[in-house]
Amino acid sequence: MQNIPFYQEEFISFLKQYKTDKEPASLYDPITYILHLGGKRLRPVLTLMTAEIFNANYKTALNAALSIEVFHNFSLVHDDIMDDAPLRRGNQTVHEKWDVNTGILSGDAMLIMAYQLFENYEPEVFRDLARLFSKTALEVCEGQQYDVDFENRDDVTIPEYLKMIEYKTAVLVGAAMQMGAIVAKASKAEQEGIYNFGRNLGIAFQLQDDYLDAFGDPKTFGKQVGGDIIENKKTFLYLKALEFSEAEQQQELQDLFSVSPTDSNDKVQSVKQLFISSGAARATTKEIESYTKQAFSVLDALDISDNEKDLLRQFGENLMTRK
Ligand code: DMA
Ligand code: MG
Ligand code: MG
Ligand code: MG
Repeated sequence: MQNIPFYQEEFISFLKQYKTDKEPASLYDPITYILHLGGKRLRPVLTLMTAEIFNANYKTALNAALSIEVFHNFSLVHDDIMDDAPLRRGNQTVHEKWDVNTGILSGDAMLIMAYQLFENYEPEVFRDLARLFSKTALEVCEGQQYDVDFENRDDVTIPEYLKMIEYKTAVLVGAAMQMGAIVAKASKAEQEGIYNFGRNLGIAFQLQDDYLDAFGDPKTFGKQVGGDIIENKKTFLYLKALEFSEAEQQQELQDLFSVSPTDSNDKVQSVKQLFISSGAARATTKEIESYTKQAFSVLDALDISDNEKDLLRQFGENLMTRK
């Protein structure tokens, strides 16, 4: 088994074969967008790693790895429109740089391209990849729909929130891992096991994404810190702050979250204060740790070698200590 930077480098050199000289993040050109704007490349690395874990040469999974990254970027370009986000990876978002129509169309083009990348796989592999993709795409759309619906609801529950992040984020992390297993022709049971690990890690990952959205360092975050607060997102932080607060603070928080989105620094500061003073920030950190542990216990139960488990665990730990 190789180490994680190896997979990252191999993925980037594969990307460079597609290189075009268009300007960064040019329209309808996902490869240039991904090459220039970077990101963590978490999902493709997972696909390459799992392909090797299930005894395939990682190179056979490069198209699948690129496909999941392009798919992910489709969801980000659309997500930034839905969230009215000005920044992504330290750059202007697509709809901000051009316009919303362009963001929709270039996201759509990415989704089509993601499917195109399967075309050279043999028929059974193609079919399984396409099925997993379609299922995942529909689930991501459903999760994203809950996310925006929740902005206008004040009775969202923790189980609803967890379901929402499972659909919008965690299923794609699980799918990235299962894709490597599909390319390696692993058994259905093996595919399911590795998918489950990814899905659990994905829940921890989105909880952390929500935490960092409020408490991340603006210098390294690459997105607008406080964006979720501005958009009235019903995150774990918000739901726990309501649960832990006395009536007066509850009212204060609900009032702050009843205004239509404005770019108010005051609002962000007041809400962050309430997240901390109510104990919600601490509870969120605990919840992240508990989902990370749960993911690792799924990993421990898998029928793969200890070396391979260590590599996946190391990957999970790196991911979950990001700032
Ligand atoms: C992420 O939700 C979900 C998808 C499907 C992109 P988010 O809006 O919290 O993501 P980000 O923080 O990257 O904008
Ligand atoms: Mg977003
Ligand atoms: Mg979003
Ligand atoms: Mg976020």
